[in-house]
Amino acid sequence: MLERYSTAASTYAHWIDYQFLLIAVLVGFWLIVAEAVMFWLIFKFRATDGRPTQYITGEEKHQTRWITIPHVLVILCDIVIIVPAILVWYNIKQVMPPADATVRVIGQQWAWSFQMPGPDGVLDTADDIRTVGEMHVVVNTTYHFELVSRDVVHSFAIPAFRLKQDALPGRTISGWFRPNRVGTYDIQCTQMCGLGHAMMAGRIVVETQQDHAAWLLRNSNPATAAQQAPPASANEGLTTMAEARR
Ligand SMILES: [Cu+2]
Repeated sequence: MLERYSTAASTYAHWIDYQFLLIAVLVGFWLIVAEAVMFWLIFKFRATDGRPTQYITGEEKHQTRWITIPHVLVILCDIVIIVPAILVWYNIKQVMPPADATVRVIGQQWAWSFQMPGPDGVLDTADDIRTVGEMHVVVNTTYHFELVSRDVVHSFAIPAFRLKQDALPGRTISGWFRPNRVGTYDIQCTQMCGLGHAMMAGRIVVETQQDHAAWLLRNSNPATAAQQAPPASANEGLTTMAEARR
């Protein structure tokens, strides 16, 4: 249902959408009930000539029921929300399905850069492809990503995948996604990371195996790739933005 308003392009996007829908429906129901009861009470017990104000302590049983019954019902609704929320969290953030490929995502003030495996399909080898602001992946392929930050806290977000993960300096954070729809989607930084935060946009191109092979061919340079030594670690292997744009 939410797909009508925001494209869903990963296998777990609909899990997040259902969770949001569940919360919206349950919270929305109680919002309407609470507002309706409040306005009903306001009109029913409005000031009337000759009717004295009642002094209600709220201690009698028929009065406390107004609190306890909705209270129990709201707690039941909380359980209905929390149980699937934990399952969704577990399946997206705690479990990593086997990867078909691994990519590295680097956040820095103020751009995303990417290190993707070259034709050999293996990361941290001489034929890796490095880009700034644009990532290329194959549809229906499970990717692990290694997320690092060069400076401050950033947050790597692909709204169409319903993916969001903070990038912390000094740490490599792993995650996964499996795009299931060909297209070009926004990449954002969703953590205020300095003056240029708003410029920190990128895009991810989800393409077929054939299109990806053609892209690899266009962007691979066997002559220079052969000269590059494999980087020893994530941070040492990073190119500068200027290098990557060449
Ligand atoms: Cu940022």
